[in-house]
Amino acid sequence: MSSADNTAPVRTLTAAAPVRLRAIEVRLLRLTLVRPFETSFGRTEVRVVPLVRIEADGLEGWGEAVAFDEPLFSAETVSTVRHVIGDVFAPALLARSLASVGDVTTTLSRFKGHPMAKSGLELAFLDLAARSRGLSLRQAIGGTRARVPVGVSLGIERDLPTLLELVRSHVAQGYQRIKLKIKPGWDLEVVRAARAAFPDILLSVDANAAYTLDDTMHLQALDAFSLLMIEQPLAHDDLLDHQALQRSLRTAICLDESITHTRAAAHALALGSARLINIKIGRVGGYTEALGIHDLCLARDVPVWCGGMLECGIGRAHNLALASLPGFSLPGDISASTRYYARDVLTHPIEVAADGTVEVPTGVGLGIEIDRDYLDEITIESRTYRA
Ligand code: OSB
Ligand code: MG
Repeated sequence: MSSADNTAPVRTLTAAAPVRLRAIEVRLLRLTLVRPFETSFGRTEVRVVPLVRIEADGLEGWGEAVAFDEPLFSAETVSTVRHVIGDVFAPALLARSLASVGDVTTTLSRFKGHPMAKSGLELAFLDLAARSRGLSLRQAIGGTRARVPVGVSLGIERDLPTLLELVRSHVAQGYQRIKLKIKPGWDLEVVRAARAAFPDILLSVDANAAYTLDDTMHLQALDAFSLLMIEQPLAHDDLLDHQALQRSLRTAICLDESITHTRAAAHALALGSARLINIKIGRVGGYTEALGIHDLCLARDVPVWCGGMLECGIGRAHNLALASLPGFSLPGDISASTRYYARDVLTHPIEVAADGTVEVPTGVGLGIEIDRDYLDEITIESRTYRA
């Protein structure tokens, strides 16, 4: 990347006029994955997906809160999202005049934690603000790419042949990077076999915090396979052990769980705990922090990529906008809708082209139309909070 690219993009995160929210809806969808997804922390087959919809002066905005049923990736759950938005965040936001995404961030900043719940609201606000100005999400945040490179994250499978067949089919579909979930007992042998079968692909692994520093020698064996990165090998809230591990590995460490806000990213880079960072808007509490981490990494020439949380089309559209920013130089975990769900909540599912890229939506706001009938069909709960 040339240093000429290292300027923060132009952004319009304000609405056309200050907004008084009339209603905040938290809606739970029930979606079944086309294939169960297993990581070192557990297996997911059916997802309850919390959506956030906000309403003001004839405008609306949609966001997704990426929490799961159980606190296995991080502390939040679908229930904590629903509770904290309904009982705390909605009353705080409904009472105020909000000009920009930053006003949502500031209003909620005195409340500790709950980044996924906060993020659901920030996503919805940016969608509404962008719609009020006739901009796409990408235009609003200053994204520069029309298409983004994407990879796929493949879960732990029953056996090696099954996994290798999945790698083959996703490489054939054009995915530019294959990420394998690993855990003790499903790691070296799996990576060795995948690398032997596909010598030239961009390959990475994600441990979701399954190891400790005592496994250093074991993890050093991964250096033999030319991996693009090892994602979050150690504890979910750690920076110091990752610093020690990164010093003893040739392969780049990428942090996911540990990077919960811009300060954590700055600390990780200062310590040398990672050479790459994955940005998930939900994990970091919304656009303000996601853009902050992007800008920090861009200024320091640290590559970032957009992580995924098995989102439905609404979260996926936000991820595409984020990934259009100049710092996102590595393929993101933004796969085709059909890799996750047989039917998505959008009228036009997100597709991956043969060259392994996805088009960033160009319509106003989210940029893709929501399939309201289908959304209603799979809604299992809806609560609306009013001013
Ligand atoms: O760690 O990146 C992760 C899915 C659920 C929880 C955590 C992670 C993941 C993935 C899948 O790797 C990413 C995606 O394709 O949405
Ligand atoms: Mg991860």
